[in-house]
Amino acid sequence: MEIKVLKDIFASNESRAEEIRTLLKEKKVYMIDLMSSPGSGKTTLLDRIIGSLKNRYRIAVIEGDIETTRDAEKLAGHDIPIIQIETSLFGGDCHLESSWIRKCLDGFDLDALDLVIIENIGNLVCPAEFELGDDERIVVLSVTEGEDKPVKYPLMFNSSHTLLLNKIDLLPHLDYDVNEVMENVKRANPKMTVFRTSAKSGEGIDEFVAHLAGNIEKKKRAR
Ligand SMILES: Nc1nc2c(ncn2[C@@H]2O[C@H](COP(=O)(O)OP(=O)(O)OP(=O)(O)O)[C@@H](O)[C@H]2O)c(=O)[nH]1
Ligand SMILES: [Mg+2]
Repeated sequence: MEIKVLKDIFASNESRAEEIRTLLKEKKVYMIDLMSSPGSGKTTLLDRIIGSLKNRYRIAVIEGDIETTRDAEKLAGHDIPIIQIETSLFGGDCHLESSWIRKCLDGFDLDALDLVIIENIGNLVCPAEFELGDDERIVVLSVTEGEDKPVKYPLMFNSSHTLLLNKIDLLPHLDYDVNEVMENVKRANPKMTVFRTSAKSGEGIDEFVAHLAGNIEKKKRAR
C-alpha cells in the first residue's frame, strides 16, 4: 500500500514534468535545474552567470528554499523576474516538485523569455528524485566537500548532465585531489560534462556561459 502511494507521487510529478517539457518546447524557452548541497555556491554562481547573459537573453529565476527569500534578494539587483518558493509554507520539503514549477511558470510571460533558471533546495539527495521538466540538470560540487561525493550520492550525479566543480580558487589551501574526484565523477556518470569554476574569481564562468548560450540557441532553432 505504501509503495503504491509513493509510486503515485512520482507518477504525478513525472506527468506534470512532461507537461512542462511540452510547454517550454512550444515557447522555445530553455530551462536549467541547478542542484547541490547547501553552500556549494549556486546563488553566487548565478549572480555571475546572469550578469554575463542578461544583455543577450531574457532570463527568469525560480528560487527554492525551505525558509527565507535571501537568495531571491541576492539576485534582485539584476532586475529580472524572480519567484521564490518557500517550502516551509506547505510542509518544508527538501526538494522542488514539478507542480510548483508549473505554477511559477504561469507567473512568467514565457513569450518574453529565453532562459528559466531553477535554483533547487540545497540537498544532494531528494532533488535528484524529482523531474522538473527542465532541459539540463546541473550539479554544483565545491572542492571543500570531498572527492567522494559522486560515488556516495550516485543518483544526483548519474541523473545530471553537467557538473560545475566550484570554489577552485581554494585549491591551493586544500589537500584535495582533482584527479580523484574526476575519476569518481566518471564512475558515477561517464557522460557528464564538467566545468571547473570559481564564483569568487570568475575562473571558468565564461566557458560555462558559452556552453549555456549554445544550448539556448539550439532550443530556439529546434522545431
Ligand atoms: N572561495 C569561494 N567561495 C565561494 C565560491 N562560490 C561561493 N562561495 C561562498 O560560499 C558561500 C555559499 O555560497 P552560496 O552561493 O550562498 O551557496 P548556495 O549553494 O547558493 O547555498 P544554499 O542556497 O544555501 O544551498 C558564500 O559565502 C559564498 O561567498 C567560490 O567559487 N569560491
Ligand atoms: Mg543559494
